[in-house]
Amino acid sequence: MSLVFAPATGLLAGLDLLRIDVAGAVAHVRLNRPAKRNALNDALMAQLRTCFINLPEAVHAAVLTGAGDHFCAGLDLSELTERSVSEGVMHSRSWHATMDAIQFGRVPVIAVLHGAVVGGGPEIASSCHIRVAQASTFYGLPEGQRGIFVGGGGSARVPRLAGVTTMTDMMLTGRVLDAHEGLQRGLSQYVVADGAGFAKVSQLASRIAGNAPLSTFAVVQALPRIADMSQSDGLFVESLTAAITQGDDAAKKRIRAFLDKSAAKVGKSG
Ligand code: 1HE
Repeated sequence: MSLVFAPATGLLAGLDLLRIDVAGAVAHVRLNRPAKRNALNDALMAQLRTCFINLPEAVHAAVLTGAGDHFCAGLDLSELTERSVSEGVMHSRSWHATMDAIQFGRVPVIAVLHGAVVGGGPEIASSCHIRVAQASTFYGLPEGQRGIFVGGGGSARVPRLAGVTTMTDMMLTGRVLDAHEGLQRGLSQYVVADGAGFAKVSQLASRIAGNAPLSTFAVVQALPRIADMSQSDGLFVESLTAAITQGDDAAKKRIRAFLDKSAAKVGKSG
């Protein structure tokens, strides 16, 4: 199904470092500083947070991409010059707030990657729920080279995808992974040809937008939290989440539809 996007209106239209378009239940959010390879300055990070906490009610899934030849060149290094220790802590916390708005927002977010996914790039990408890498994608964590450390949630999120050892290697040695190595190590779930990412992700976003909202909400909100819990705590939260979603009218309707043979079977489109 091809989506017809139109520019967002209202508050979202005023976010000048992003380009936001909406097609029915799917929003397309683009980092839009191509001349600076979508380097993340304070204003861009604040706009990204504003965007994800103000997505229109009708939106049920979002796609995040970068304008130009690269997804994101990470922290805007020109803003890093004279920051004090306390300013550094607050800056990192402000990035955490933006990444949390993406990961724990109202809708699932799919990143489409290409070119550089560097520094803050993997931090943003790992806040998204699904990552589709196009063939040109390369991943780097050059914080070691720059004399700094990740500050946008990367130390918590990237190892959950690719493991502590891969992240350690990338940060210590400057190792860069290409799209296929990233796939093997869990940094993306899909690799597609250059130019094919948006079609792939539109298809995924449309499928997600067709799910029962409470079920999608449970996947986005409960799964990462359960993964952080002890097994016993996780199983308890799983039981509550299962009971809540099963009790929803949407679940009952969908299960009745399967039983009366009007719903699609697994692996076959409806
Ligand atoms: C930038 C940035 C940036 C580009 N901050 N200005 N991130 C990095 O260490 C990555 C640094 N960037 C690069 O290695 C390269 O720019 C790329 C591999 C991403 C792309 O190369 P290329 O040849 O396509 O572009 P370019 O010519 O290097 O850059 C174009 C312009 O963007 C140029 O500015 P101009 O005024 O000379 O045109 C660059 O200076 C500018 N630019 N990247 C500022 N990052 C919360 S902790 C997070 C920690 C991190 O993210 S550390 C990783 C930082």
